[in-house]
Amino acid sequence: MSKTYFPNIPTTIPFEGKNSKNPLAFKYYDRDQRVGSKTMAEHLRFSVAYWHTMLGNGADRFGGPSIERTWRQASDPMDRAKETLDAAFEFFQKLGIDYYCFHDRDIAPEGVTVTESIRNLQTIIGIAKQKQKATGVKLLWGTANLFSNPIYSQGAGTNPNALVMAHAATQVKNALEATKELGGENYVFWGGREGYETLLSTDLKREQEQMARFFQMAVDYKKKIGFKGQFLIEPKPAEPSKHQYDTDAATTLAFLREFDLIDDFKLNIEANHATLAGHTFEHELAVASAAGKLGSVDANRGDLLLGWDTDQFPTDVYSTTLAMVIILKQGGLGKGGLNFDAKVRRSSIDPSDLFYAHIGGMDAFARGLLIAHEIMEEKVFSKFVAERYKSFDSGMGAKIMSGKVGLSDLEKWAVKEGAPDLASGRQEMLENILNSYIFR
Ligand code: XUL
Ligand code: CO
Repeated sequence: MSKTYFPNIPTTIPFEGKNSKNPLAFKYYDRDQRVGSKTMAEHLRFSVAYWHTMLGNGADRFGGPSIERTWRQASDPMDRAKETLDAAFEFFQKLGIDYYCFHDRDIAPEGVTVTESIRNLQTIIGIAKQKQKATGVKLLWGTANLFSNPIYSQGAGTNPNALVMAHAATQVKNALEATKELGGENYVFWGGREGYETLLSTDLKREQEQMARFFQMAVDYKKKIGFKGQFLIEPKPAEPSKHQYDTDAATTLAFLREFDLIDDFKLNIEANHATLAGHTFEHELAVASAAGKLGSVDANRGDLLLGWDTDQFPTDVYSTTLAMVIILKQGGLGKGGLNFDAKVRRSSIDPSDLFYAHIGGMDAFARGLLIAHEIMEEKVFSKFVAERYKSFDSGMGAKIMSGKVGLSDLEKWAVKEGAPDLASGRQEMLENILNSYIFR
């Protein structure tokens, strides 16, 4: 590499173990360490979010950019995109991360015309393909930015103007082709503007039907071009729209079932979106997983004191442990991964902060994986849970579940047996047990 964008960072971030004091070393993430049947890298499938890490400039609602990157200085947008790609691959390699994710508009600049935008994307994808080949870094997922351009202010697929939908469709078509070209393992739909601001102007039923058509056209095109990746929808309740249609996992699953799209999609669950929806991260993971639809994860965290999408890097080992228990229980994420949809704070202005942020997130999940693996191996909670439901395994409970009895049979049984013996829920004991694994 001729030019370096991270001159103060060694060629690789080493694993030094939990006693290391080196801030530029992993304490828990040892990529080749086996945990059960897979290595840590295979379990965790970490990914860098291109938009935050390469383009994030610290701007917030109260102030403009606070962060200047050496790779964002060129005056020509295509030169800037190429330098950003160079910097990105240097970052991926030094960090030792296997995957990245992008939106069409963050990897390549929008042109003046639709045709120019498409050409820009194709040019950059061509270079990205070479870089992937040279480094072995892979694409976890691609997506289209259907929320930044002002034409999407009243929705993309749900816009009342059919021509706006056509522009969104053009972006999805090209982003899908780009994702296929790069061997992307998934393609994500996040409906940033697919929602409404006021019901006074909104035909909610119609917008949902439009949304379903939009997804169906994407499914058809996926089949047409032979893209083998997994389609994912990323739920979020609000922001930027006041009310987004893919509010949470349960709502999104119901939508997919209603419109007969359920077989073609899984979900990409984001921690901060879960908390914005009034759920915990693990609740959303559990709902998706219970439906066999947990496809991938946007790994970040919010701030309990702030009611918006702060997209911070994950550091909470309780949260990563509970997440990894659910992921291990379903046998892993398959084609999905843990994408750090997270940004450094406005005041974290050095390129090295990007490394600290990712190292912290990767260590938090690696530690969570190790703890979750022990919990699973020792069947700590699964034994308790199995015991808790055992009345449904045999006798009348089994008959209820196999549909052999009805309300009258249950009445007879209840009258005959009288009051049930109740067992303690033991929540505090279970919380202590979880702590004993986390404290080890
Ligand atoms: C927005 C968000 C998006 C999606 C991809 O909150 O999470 O970055 O992950 O469009
Ligand atoms: Co996200």
